[in-house]
Amino acid sequence: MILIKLGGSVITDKSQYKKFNQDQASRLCREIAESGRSVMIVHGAGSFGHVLAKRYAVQEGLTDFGKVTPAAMVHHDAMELGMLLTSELMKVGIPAASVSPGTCFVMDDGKLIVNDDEAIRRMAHVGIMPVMFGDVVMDRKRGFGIVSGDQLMELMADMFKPDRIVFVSDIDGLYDKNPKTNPDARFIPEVTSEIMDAVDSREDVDDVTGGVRNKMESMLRMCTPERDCVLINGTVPGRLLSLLKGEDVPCTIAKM
Ligand code: IP8
Repeated sequence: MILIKLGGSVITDKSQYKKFNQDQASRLCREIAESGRSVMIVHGAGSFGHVLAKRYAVQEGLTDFGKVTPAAMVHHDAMELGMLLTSELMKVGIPAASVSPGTCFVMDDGKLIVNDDEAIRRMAHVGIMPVMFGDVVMDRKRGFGIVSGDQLMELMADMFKPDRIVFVSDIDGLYDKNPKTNPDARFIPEVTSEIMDAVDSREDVDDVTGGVRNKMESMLRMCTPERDCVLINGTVPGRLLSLLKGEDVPCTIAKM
């Protein structure tokens, strides 16, 4: 099984509040279906999550009661994106159910607590793909917080032991600087913990969950001697399909 994260940057337009990129999302779902591979999907929140979360600092928790409504709105919007994506999966013949982490898990001081995963396991067992996403989750100490799609990838990797892990983003892979603002940015085809230390960690994206560096660190945590994690550009038509078919494509591979 291959575990795939469809990043918010590919299924939404991150510059516009709640703008679903339906063409791209539907193409990526078609590529997944056409590959014939057994997959599980997690997705990011893109402009359905980060715009309001950043404006109201929802990730900092319940620091004042003015944040209650924004937290509810971010959760609502993330659920809406979940439904939009599972609709696209259904259209290509993949039975999928959007599962909101905020309504089945809690956090304890920022750490995700999973007391009951039976529904998710049973869905997978009968052939319904449980699709989780970055969401607002209640926190025992902080009131609430945000769980990122990357944290959920780690949870799914623990639960379902995929053979390969793929992060689908809007860049070809990791660069030593942000390639969108630095034309001299150098591409890094293979990353290890040592290489990560040399990467410029400053982010200029509207991302409350930390951007590319956090993603790479979470990818490195998911690597095992038998399993690597790959970051690819899903805005290039056919690239995800080629990767799923086992072909060589431009990407960054995280290795232990
Ligand atoms: O897009 C963030 O998840 P991510 C979730 O995977 C929210 O970083 C609600 C902002």
